[in-house]
Amino acid sequence: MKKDIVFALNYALNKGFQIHPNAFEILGKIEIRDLEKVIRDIVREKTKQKVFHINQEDLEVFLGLKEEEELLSDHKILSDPTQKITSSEGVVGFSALFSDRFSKLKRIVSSRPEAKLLKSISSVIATKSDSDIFICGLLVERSSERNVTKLVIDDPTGSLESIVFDKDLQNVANGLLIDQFVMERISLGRNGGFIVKDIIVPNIPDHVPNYSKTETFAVFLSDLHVGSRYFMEKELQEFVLWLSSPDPIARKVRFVLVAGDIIDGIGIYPNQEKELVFTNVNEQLKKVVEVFEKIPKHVKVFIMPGNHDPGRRALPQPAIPKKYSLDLWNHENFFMIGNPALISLNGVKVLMFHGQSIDDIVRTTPGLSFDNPTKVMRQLLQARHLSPIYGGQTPLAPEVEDMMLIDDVPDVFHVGHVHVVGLDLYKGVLLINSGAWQNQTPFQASVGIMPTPGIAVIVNLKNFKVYRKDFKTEN
Ligand code: D5M
Ligand code: FE
Ligand code: ZN
Repeated sequence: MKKDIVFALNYALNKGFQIHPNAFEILGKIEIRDLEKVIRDIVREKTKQKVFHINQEDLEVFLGLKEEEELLSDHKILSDPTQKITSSEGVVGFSALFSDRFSKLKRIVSSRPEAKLLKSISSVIATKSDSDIFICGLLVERSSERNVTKLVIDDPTGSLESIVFDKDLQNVANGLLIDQFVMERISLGRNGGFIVKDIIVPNIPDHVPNYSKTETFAVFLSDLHVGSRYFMEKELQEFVLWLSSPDPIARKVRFVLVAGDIIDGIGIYPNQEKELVFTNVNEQLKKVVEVFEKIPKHVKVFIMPGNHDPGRRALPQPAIPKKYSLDLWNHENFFMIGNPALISLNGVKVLMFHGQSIDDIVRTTPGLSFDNPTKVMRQLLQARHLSPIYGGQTPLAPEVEDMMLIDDVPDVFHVGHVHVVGLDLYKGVLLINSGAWQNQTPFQASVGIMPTPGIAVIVNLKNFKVYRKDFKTEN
């Protein structure tokens, strides 16, 4: 055997690997340049998988000799607010928004048997019937005092205060998001008040997901915060390099989805300048282009804005405007999308949302926290709305149509913003919070946010098998 082959194989043997005889055969037959590097790559990948033998197939895959199935990489942007934003102003605009929210969600619950029994709030108040009644509306107020929980809900005809006595039902009530759509079964109490007997949320039905026909992989990222001192440039560069590597998974990646906070921006929080490497949005975006243009052309990259990116702050957000980065817009394999957006990847429907509303939701809903983002994502699916709370820190635009509503049930729900990787499955929907590529900032430390940055979440769209690839500990 040639000396360089022996030398390369010794590297693997010294690392405790066994080499299958069929691997020797293929090495004898072909001329291999960079054999040493290939063996090192295989050793590194298989060590991570804790598999300590190398066979012919490993060599074929890493050398690119194996005939691979043709991978589909079709995409469709099913819904994107960018072109739909009208931004009507003032109270008239908001009343249109909430009336659209109410009527669309009422339509979503209309297939339930109880829906036939629904009465308007004004008629319920007027008739004071003795039997159980169903009403629906947006939850405008929740308070707890001396073992009772009070809920106030509004429909277009009026406002109704109701009381929850039952302990289990109080837990349900406490899990509701302010301004979300809710149905209640109520009855008239002895003192003339309404007592809540049951609480019904729109929710999603058990879902059978759409899968890709081929083993195409998608990578889920968010919160790069390019321009911040804490942006993990080295790790993100490593990730981009990995996409062109002979790693068997990397070779099957056709989509990269970035769910907002691409750059750190400027003037987003007090004294931010001190934490910036680039104090100019254009320079920050230039850096994004510099890193992302090394992504191979056969990978489609979807870029969504977050609260740190330029453009409108209020939800729904249009795509990062062209004037800030023509370069991003002009790349043939980059797709600039608004927030939220619904896209189809080989038929798999992915709902993407940066996740701004999580701040207000965590603050006003007992039992939710930043370090468990998928629990919040479940509540959003149950409420069939991405950003119910009005009047908190998350600005909502007075659009005529409520584009934050979850109309179509997605196969994958992808959110960012909290900088913590979270994975879960809810009624057949894969929930992904894609973490961050920014180390903990002093601000996050001061409010106790412990990010899990530098992890790429990778999904096989054929079977929803999920991989987490940690670029922080590897390098
Ligand atoms: O948000 C990163 C994380 O920091 C996310 O979990 C929200 C949290 N955050 C952001 N701003 C605030 C304020 N003002 N109070 C409490 N928590 C906050 P990012 O969008 O990347 O800045
Ligand atoms: Fe962020
Ligand atoms: Zn954010």
